[in-house]
Amino acid sequence: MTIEGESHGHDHHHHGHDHHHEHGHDHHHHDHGPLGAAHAPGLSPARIVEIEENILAHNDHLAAHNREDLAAAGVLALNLVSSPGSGKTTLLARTARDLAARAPITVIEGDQQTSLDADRIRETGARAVQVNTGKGCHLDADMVRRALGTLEMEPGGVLFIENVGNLVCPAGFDLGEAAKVVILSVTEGEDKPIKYPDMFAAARLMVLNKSDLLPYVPFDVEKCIAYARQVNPNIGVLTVSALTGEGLDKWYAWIEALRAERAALAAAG
Ligand SMILES: Nc1nc2c(ncn2[C@@H]2O[C@H](COP(=O)(O)OP(=O)(O)OP(=O)(O)O)[C@@H](O)[C@H]2O)c(=O)[nH]1
Ligand SMILES: [Mg+2]
Repeated sequence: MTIEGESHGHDHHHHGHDHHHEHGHDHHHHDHGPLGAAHAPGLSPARIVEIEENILAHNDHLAAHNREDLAAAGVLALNLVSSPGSGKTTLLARTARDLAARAPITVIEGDQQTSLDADRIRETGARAVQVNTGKGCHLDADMVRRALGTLEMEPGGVLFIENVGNLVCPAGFDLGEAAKVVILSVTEGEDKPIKYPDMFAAARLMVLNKSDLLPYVPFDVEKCIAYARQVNPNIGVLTVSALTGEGLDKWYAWIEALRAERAALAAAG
């Protein structure tokens, strides 16, 4: 099935294009709210910051509910974030096949349009629900909440949430996941962690994908890891190829470790 995201009444991502604010006045520091620099005609920068903070507070509240429900269901949820085309769906389809015997796999697919990715996941036999965000550049906790309502999940299962392909917006929105995983393919350049630091700061793991292409592209793996650790000293790193399967054993081991962590938490009450 496909769920359509409601268009946001608050439209915080639509930045006005007339930049008529005066420079150098006292409220200069209000120009950059938690969601980045937003400008809207007729709204003061302070009011915009207030609206953005309300949106995030509302999202965090719903995300906390999702997290509780997922914990109660005994499900490990992972939020996969990346730029478009890094290989999220390829990795998930392969993961769904390879882990099918070990754990029940469910996938929520976020895209602006189409159900192509959910179709690719369903071909593997795993359950998938597509969420279309329309103009929205990220999933939010409410969309995930509604998707969860349509899914039956089994204890010990893994829920993968593929976010909208975008290295900016999804960083600020908690969906209730146990961890964010950022996928970066080696064709994108090793500088991405420092150009889009929020995403790499928010992620627990960076998966460097398309390692099969390393002989053909100038991509400095060590430098990329150093950049990622510069913005997030604790980030884990795995190098894989979702195409050839190289390195995927470590990806599966990482997932198993988090499943064990989830089970231990559940046992501890
Ligand atoms: N060479 C190579 N190609 C890959 C690999 N993983 C994915 N691809 C290719 O990269 C392209 C994009 O892969 P997708 O899995 O659709 O990427 P995505 O991140 O889900 O893309 P969006 O959902 O649009 O953000 C496809 O042509 C894949 O076949 C890999 O490990 N190596
Ligand atoms: Mg995809």
